[in-house]
Amino acid sequence: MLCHRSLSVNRRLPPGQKAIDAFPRFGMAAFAPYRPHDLPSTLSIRGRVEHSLEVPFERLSDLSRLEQVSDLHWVTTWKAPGIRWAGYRLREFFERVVEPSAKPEGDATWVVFRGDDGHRASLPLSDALSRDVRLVDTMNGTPLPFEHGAPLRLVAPSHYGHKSVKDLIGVEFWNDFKPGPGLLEHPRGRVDPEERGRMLPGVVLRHLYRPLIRPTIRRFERGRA
Ligand SMILES: Nc1nc2c(c(=O)[nH]1)N[C@H]1C(S)=C(S)[C@@H](COP(=O)(O)O)O[C@H]1N2
Ligand SMILES: [Mo]
Repeated sequence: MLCHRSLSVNRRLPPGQKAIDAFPRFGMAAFAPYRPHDLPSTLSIRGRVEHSLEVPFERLSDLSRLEQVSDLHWVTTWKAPGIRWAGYRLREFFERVVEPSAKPEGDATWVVFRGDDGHRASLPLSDALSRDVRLVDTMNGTPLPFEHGAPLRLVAPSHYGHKSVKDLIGVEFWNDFKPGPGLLEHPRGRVDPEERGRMLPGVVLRHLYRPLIRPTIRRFERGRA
C-alpha cells in the first residue's frame, strides 16, 4: 500500500468555476436511490476487444500505487478543492492488463466507463490514458466511502465530474463516442476549455447551469431519502 510520489494536478481555478468548502455526493437524481446489496468486486472489460475479461479488483494491486491531490469540478460551475485520492493509473492498467489479455481492436478509440447504478460516461481513449486519470479506492487517507463511489471509481481531474464514474464495474471500448444519460454529455468534457456540454458553448451553459445547483442538490437529497 506504499504510495510513492504524490502528484498535485489541476489546482487552479479554470474559467467559470468557483470553489466550495463541501464535497457532497452528487450525480444524476435518477441514480440517487442506488444501494447495492453486494458491492462490485470485478471490472468487466468489453466492447471492441478480442477477449472480454472479468478482472477482480485484487488484481489491481499488482500495479504501482500512486497518490494524487486534485480538485473535482462539476459542470454546474463549482469545484471541491484538494481531494487526496490513491489508487492506480488507468494507463498502467490498460498497458499491463487490458492490452495483453483483452487485446483491443485497432479502432477502439473511445472508452465507456460504467457505474453499478447505471451511470456511464465516455472519453476518447487518448484522454483516458493521460497521466492524471486514476482508478482510486481511497479518499483523503481512508477507504473510498460509499458516498463517493466505493469500492472503486474513476478520477479524471482535468475533466468535468460526470466523467469520474463512481461504483465502477465496466470499461468498454468503442469506435465512436457513445453519449451517456442526459442530452448534453460533451464527448471530451475538459475543464480548461470549458467543454460543459455538447449543444451549446461552455460560457452559455455556465449561466444556464448555475441556477440549477441548489435544485439539483435538493432533488438528489430527496432521491436518496
Ligand atoms: N456511478 C456514478 N458515477 C457518477 C455519478 C453517478 O450518478 N453515478 N455522477 C457523476 C457526476 S454528474 C459527478 S459531478 C460526480 C460527483 O462525484 P461525487 O459524488 O464524489 O461528488 O460523480 C460522477 N460519477
Ligand atoms: Mo456532475
